[in-house]
Amino acid sequence: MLRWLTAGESHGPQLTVVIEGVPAGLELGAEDLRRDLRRRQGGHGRGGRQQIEVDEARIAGGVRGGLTLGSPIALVLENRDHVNWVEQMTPAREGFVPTPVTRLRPGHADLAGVLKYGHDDVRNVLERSSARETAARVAAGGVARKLLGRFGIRVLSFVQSIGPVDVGYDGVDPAALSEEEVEASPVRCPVPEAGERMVAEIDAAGARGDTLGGTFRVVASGLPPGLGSYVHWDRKLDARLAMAVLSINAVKGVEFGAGFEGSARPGADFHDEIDYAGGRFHHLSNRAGGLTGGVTNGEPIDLRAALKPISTMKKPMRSVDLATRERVDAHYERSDVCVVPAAGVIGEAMVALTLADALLEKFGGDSVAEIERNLRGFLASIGL
Ligand code: EPS
Repeated sequence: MLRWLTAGESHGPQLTVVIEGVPAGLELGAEDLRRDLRRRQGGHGRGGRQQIEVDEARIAGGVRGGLTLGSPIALVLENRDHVNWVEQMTPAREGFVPTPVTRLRPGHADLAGVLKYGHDDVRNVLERSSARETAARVAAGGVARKLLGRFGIRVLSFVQSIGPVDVGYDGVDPAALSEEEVEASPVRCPVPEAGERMVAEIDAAGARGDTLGGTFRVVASGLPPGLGSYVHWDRKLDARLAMAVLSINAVKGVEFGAGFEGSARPGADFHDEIDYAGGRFHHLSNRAGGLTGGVTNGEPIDLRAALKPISTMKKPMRSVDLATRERVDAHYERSDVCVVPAAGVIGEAMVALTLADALLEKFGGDSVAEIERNLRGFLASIGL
C-alpha cells in the first residue's frame, strides 16, 4: 500500500526518495522530518562526515499548502560533501579518469559487490552500499511517523547494548520508556550508568583503531489490534518488520519480545496471559513483542536488532587487492567507530514505514479522514 524507493550515492550530489500511497490531507512540512534526521547524525562514536553534513529533506512533490495531496511525495537531501568529490563522482565519461579503490574491505559489500556487478573499482560498490543511504530512509520514515502519529501510534527506540555493555532485556521497561531520557544520553541508552560505560568502550575502541557493534530496541505503541495477518506467510507483520529491520546496513539479527533468551524458558514462563479489564482485552506480559500469529495483539510491538561492528576500520585488516590479487592491508575510508545509537533511529524509520503500510492495508482510504472513519468503525466493532 505504501511504496517507496531511494536513489543516490554517498558522495553524489543528493539522495532522493519517492513515497507513493500517502493519503491526502496529512499535515506535512520539512520541519516534521528535521528532528529524526538530526538524531540519525548523532550519537557518540560518529565520524567526520557528520560534521560536514546537515541533513535536511526538501519536499519536492506531493505536498501543497502544508497538506499532502495523495500524489507521490518526493524528498531531496543534498550531500554537502559532494563539492569535494565532484571529479570522482561525475556521471559524464569524457576525460574521466577516476582513481580506483582496489583494496577490498573485509565485512563490507566490496568483494561480493564487485564480483556480482563485474566492477573493477570498489568505489562503484561502496558508494551505494554505504549507510549514507539511510538518511533518505529516515526522511521517508518521518512521513510514515507523521501518518501514524495522526492515529495515536508512537515509535521509539533505545540502545540496549554496545560491545560488552548490556542493560539486558529486563534492564529497561518499554512501557515506562522516556524519550527525553533516551535523547539526553550520548549513546541513546536510558540507563545513565550503562551509558557512561558504553561511551568509555567506544572511546577505547576508537583509540585502538577498532569499531563496536551492539543492539537497539524499537517499541511501537498505540497500535490497533489486527494489523498483519496469520493467513499467509508473506502477510505476517513480524516477518515484514524483520525484513525491514534486517535491511539496515550492518544489522545481522532481529528478535521480538523475549526472543532468543525466551526460547530457553518453559511455555508457562513465556506465554503472555490474557485478561479483560477496563472494557478491553490485554496481556499480563509482552514476551511475544506485541505480535501473535503475525498480527498485532494490542500490546506494543517490541523488537531488538543486533548490529555488527562497523567494517571500515582504521586498524588495517588483512585483505587482497582486486587488481593484483596480492595480499594487502584493507582500504581505509573515513568512517565512524560506533553507529548503534544512530541505527536505532533508522530502525524507528523502517518500523514506521512498515506499520504505515500495514495500517493502510487494513484501514486504507484516499484521505486521512477516510482512514479515520474506517479505523473508528473497526475499533467500535470490537468494543474499543
Ligand atoms: C554515513 C555512514 C558511513 C559513513 C558515511 C556517512 O557510511 P559507510 O557505510 O560507507 O561506512 O562513513 O560517510 C562517508 C562515506 C564519508 O565520506 O565520511 C552516514 O550514515 O551518513
